[in-house]
Amino acid sequence: MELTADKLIEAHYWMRLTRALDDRGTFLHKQSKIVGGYFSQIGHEALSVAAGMALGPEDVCAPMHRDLGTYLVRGLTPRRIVAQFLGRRTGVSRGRDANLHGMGDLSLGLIGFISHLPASTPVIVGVAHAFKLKSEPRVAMAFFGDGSASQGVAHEALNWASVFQVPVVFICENNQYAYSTPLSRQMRIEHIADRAAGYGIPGQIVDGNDFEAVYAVVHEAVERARAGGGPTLIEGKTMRMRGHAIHDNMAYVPKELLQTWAARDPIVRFEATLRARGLLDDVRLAAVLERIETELDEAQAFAEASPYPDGAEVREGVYA
Ligand SMILES: Cc1ncc(C[n+]2csc(CCOP(=O)(O)OP(=O)(O)O)c2C)c(N)n1
Repeated sequence: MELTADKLIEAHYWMRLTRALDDRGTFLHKQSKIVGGYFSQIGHEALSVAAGMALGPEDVCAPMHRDLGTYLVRGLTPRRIVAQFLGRRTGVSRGRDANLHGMGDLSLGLIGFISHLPASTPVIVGVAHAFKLKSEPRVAMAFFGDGSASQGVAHEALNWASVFQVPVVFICENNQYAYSTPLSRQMRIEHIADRAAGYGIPGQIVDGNDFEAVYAVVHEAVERARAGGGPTLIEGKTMRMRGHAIHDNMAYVPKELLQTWAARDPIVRFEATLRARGLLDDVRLAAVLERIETELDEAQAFAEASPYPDGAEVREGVYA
């Protein structure tokens, strides 16, 4: 489906906001305001934003640690996310974590990220199965990485989804590395999407750094699932442009490989497209960036003024 000019301009805002928020997190970590790890998603903006935009308001998804764009598109505000990073009571997990782990909000159709990878995948298949049993025209979306694809639960989730033809879209973000493990030590096939044939479901490979290509493929899969056509496995080829987490200088990644992917930067490419279509120029870009910086300054001020959680609250919302 072709996106309107307004939707393309909106997508550009989300992608720029995602990167700026990610940069803000890195900065806050360097200032020792974020305690513990910090996961950068730079390079994943087209995948996470396009996948999020392809969903409808009643749909449900389970983003992971490099899907900041999806959380934003679904409606988690920068205020709540920065407060989450800073471990404040106003954060998404109400200060129980200073990271993306556990970051979810069912009212926005966001399943909290489960640290054990990819445990959210069978959960989202269960969500999709519930939609099917209730005959609700809703779709569920799972995200998982190339490393996560090697885990047993990924297979179980894909197989169950296929056998029961539940309305789910699997987005495999193939960013070439899982920690320091390259693809070649993870699998003996070139494309993860080739596994779809083994489940009897459609498998599609897409350039994960091309916003419009991702949107087209994901939108088609979402609407097929909604129409009763069952699951799709989409593999978005991309690159993790930073270390696994902030402590990791990724010395194991060849410099030439990084340079190759830097030349395919999803935002730079999308902006070139928008400029060619007359939808972006220097003045408009400066205005977008200024709006985003103001929003992030305000979000940071809100988060820094927020209290840490009270110890007495620690058992609230915890089920045993
Ligand atoms: C079951 C499990 N084993 C190990 C880990 C530790 N771990 C966290 S992220 C990660 C790498 C995951 O790689 P991938 O799925 O490709 O996602 P990426 O981080 O590259 O985006 C690992 C091993 C985990 N979270 N869960």
